[in-house]
Amino acid sequence: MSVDLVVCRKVEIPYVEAMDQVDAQTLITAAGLAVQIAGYVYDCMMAPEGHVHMQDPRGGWVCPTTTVYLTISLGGRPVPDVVGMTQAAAESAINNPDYPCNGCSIEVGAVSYEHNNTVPEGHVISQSIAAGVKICGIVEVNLTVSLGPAPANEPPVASDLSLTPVSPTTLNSLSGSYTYSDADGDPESGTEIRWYRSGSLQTAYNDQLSIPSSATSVGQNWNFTVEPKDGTDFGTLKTSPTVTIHDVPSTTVVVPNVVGMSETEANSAITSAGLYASYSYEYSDAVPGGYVIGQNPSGGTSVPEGSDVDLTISRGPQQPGEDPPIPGQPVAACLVAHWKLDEGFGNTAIDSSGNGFDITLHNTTWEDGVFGGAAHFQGVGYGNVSNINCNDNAITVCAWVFHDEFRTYRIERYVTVSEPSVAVIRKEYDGRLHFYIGTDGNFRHLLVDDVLTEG
Ligand SMILES: [Ca+2]
Repeated sequence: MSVDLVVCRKVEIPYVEAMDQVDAQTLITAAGLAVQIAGYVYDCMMAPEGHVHMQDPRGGWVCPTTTVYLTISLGGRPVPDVVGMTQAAAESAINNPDYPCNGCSIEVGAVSYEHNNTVPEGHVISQSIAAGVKICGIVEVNLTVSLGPAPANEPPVASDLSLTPVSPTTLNSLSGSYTYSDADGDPESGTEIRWYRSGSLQTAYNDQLSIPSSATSVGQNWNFTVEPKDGTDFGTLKTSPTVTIHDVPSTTVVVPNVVGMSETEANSAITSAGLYASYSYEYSDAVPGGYVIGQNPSGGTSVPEGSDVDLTISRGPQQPGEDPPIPGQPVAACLVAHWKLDEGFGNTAIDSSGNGFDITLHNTTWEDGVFGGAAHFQGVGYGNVSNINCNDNAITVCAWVFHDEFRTYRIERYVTVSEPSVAVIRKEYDGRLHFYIGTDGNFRHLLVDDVLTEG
């Protein structure tokens, strides 16, 4: 049997928590005790970086050979570098439970998606807080994840070019129309329209869809070309039928009185009389929207066959908030445009803001809406209007949409508001509804918070 008998003069362990690491080690050593670093911990509450987070033992009287173990604070936890990781790997790296932190938490914030030609689909393109930044408190790191390379652009197609009247006289303005379509749903932007008079380019009418009667004379041949553009590529140039300007016939007809008729009835009556109708729109408290307020020439007048009859159509009563802009005041300070799509007939969607940004609708049909009519765009319809200034710093887009079916990454409904500026609503790969505003050839976009569900 052997017995070890240890006799020592005990010393008191100094309390060094929150003290600078070097000062703590010096103090413990000076007390005649041994010191070892037991580890490191992220700590935003107990001790600053490089200071003692915890000591063991924390006090008492011990023999000088005793070791005091120190855990040292690393300060806040650094944000991990997740660029290039898959989204799942990035999320687990950010939420990593292997790196507990006293008083700090790094979480995954919003995840957005965009096309990228170099970062593979599903991998992180960028993170909102740089790797290595030390975090105290709770912060969210937003991630941008690649959708892979942008799909190759399909050029748009112009079709159904028409020029009316087909047999005009010098009394008629010429009116061109065409249908724009794009296989991958890009809105029309940058289309070039060119008019030719007997084969000679008439640059004064570039990108317009009508020629005033004052510009034509007997014997001229007129046509126009459309080179459609989707903001990126031009499609094939198409040429309209050609019309020949005839002399005013000696036969005269009597203009029918169409005041009070609907736009459709009035057009039918005027066409039946061998005349052509043209339209303008204004507010009226007395005449319901869509009905004729006035005409020129008036009913009963004898005019050459084939003359134009100018019709003024009611927009209905002006609603509160539809005040026309004050001359000299910027339009952007108030409502810019409001398309109710309530008309239920024709191909003009009236801008009830009073600013006159009426839309010509293409490939749409009318249905009953919640209030009045509703335009059915059917995945291919669109409208356009020029001259809205979209260079302001803030734009709010609000739309009431009932969707039949959302197809992945396809424009569902859109309105061109001013070339090259466009507003687009579409469902993106992330399942969210996006509102795009294009200005100066660049897209900006907003998105709804919730993923859409069908049905
Ligand atoms: Ca396209």
